[in-house]
Amino acid sequence: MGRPVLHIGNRQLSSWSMRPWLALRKAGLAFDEHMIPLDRPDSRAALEAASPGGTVPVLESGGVAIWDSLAICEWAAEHNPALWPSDPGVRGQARSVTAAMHSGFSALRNACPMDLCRPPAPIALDDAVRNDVAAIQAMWTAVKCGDGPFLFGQWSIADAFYTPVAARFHHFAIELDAASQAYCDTLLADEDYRDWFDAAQREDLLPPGHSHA
Ligand SMILES: N[C@@H](CCC(=O)N[C@@H](CS)C(=O)NCC(=O)O)C(=O)O
Repeated sequence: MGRPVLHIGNRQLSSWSMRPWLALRKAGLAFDEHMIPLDRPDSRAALEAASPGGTVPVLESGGVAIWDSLAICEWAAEHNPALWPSDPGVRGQARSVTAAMHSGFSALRNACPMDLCRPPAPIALDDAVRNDVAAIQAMWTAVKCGDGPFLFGQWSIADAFYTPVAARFHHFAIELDAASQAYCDTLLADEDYRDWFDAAQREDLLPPGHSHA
């Protein structure tokens, strides 16, 4: 059986792709990567060909396709359970905050799309976005625990889901409380994230006319 293949979108833009890529890296699982550039005339056909859901990320392994970021992270955790906290209660909390990101915070996501090449600069934030930013910080404060700088001490899938959030906060110069800023700094200094970020700077995939949001 060949190595799993993770199909991803542009590193610069695809926050959903970053999450399982980080999880596979942290799990120490060998995988090949295939990029489907987004926002191009041929992107839709390439996405439909690779992914039953028509989206990236999608993981092909053992003859099946898994096409959702959280599902791929769970697949990685089945191979390496250390991707979730070992304590069942803490693990439940980690899954809760992960699910909150997977299904929520749409005001922040819409107003501040991830763009790793955007020079950091603030924009006017409406109340809905401010509420999301406040809710995320309150949630982090409520759950932060363990020995180590990540949300649950050691790196977990929850951190994979909040690394793109930290990138949005950074690139839109959103002010945070001190503990939240320290957590974001940890995520953005992580060596696997730096590999992703550096590769994003070398990409030249955007269609003509794209402007940094
Ligand atoms: N819920 C999905 C969302 C995936 C998603 O929306 N991916 C975007 C790229 S970041 C996509 O493929 N969009 C299709 C398009 O741009 O046409 C997941 O968690 O994987």
